[in-house]
Amino acid sequence: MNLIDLRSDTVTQPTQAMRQAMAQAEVGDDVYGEDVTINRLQDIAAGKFGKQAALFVPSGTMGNLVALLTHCNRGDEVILGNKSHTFTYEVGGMSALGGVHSYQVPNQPDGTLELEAIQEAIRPENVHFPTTRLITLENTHNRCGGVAISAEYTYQVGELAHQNGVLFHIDGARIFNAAAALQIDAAKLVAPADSITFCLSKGLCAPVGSVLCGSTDFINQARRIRKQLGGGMRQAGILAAAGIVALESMVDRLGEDHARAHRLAEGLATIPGLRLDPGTPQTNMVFLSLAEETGLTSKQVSARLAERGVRVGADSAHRFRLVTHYWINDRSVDQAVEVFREVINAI
Ligand code: TLP
Repeated sequence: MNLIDLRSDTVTQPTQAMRQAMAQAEVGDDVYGEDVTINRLQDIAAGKFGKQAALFVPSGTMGNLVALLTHCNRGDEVILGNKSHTFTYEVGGMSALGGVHSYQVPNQPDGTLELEAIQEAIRPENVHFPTTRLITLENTHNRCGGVAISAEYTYQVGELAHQNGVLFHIDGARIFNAAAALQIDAAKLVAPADSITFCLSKGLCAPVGSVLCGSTDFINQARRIRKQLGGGMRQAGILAAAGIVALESMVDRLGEDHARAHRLAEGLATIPGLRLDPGTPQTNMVFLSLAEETGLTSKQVSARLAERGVRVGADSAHRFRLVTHYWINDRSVDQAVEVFREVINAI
């Protein structure tokens, strides 16, 4: 069966060009800083984001964790969205492993945090309070619908943070999707941030890895924290080689995934019983729900879809997330819509 996997862009397999680059990669011991392929990936990444330095890490989760533990001391506080990936899906790593306290501000439907709410969350000097050390934003914002957050807003948050002596991190797992949607250079979009994590293994198709970027001092310290977490890798240039192909050849095509997400949304909108989230999609994610009158749950429907070769994310009891990526073409989009129609009609 020809599987159409729309659960996430994390399911992407490496391309042929990546497999070839991996096979031929020149490698060394990266804990000694001697893997030339990793060094090259880090240089390219730092350059793309206009930062001084970069660090290759195994995952987005570790990239965010290393950033938080590098910026913060035990007992410090991080302001972040209540729907952010770091707060929701990173297993509480910042508090479990770093003793870092979180202050959750409600995410607005557009993925932002109200500036007044951030200002209010910044702690004044008082012996009772933790020290506010860091603000983090997520772009694109996953649970808010894969929305792209504007450069203008990002600059406002950066200004607010720095005026208050607070640092600013961006979880940019899909920052290139945001840059593509906003038609802005990625470096400009993240310029106000002290650090940014982005992922190679989502829409960019690399098999493994994320990169943390920031100042040279920050990255030197982050390298120590990565080692402490057991993330110091050896001949991982084999992985970085795929990451280089990802950066050089997969970034400029992300608009195709966004166009296919639109095609998917338009097709699904014609099926009675399905309700698309207002405004969806903004990038490569389509969010939709089952209408109450269907009496169905997303689990039931996704199980039937899977039997027919279409895999989707059941986001909650009645909601789905569908994500387009490199391995989804127009035909798979049309087929997914038809299978959805058959399944809903058959129940
Ligand atoms: N997101 C995954 C799942 O964990 C939910 C997905 O399928 O979307 N930041 C953001 C915004 C993310 O969406 C993710 C992964 C991460 C960080 C963590 O990346 P990994 O999975 O590499 O640790």
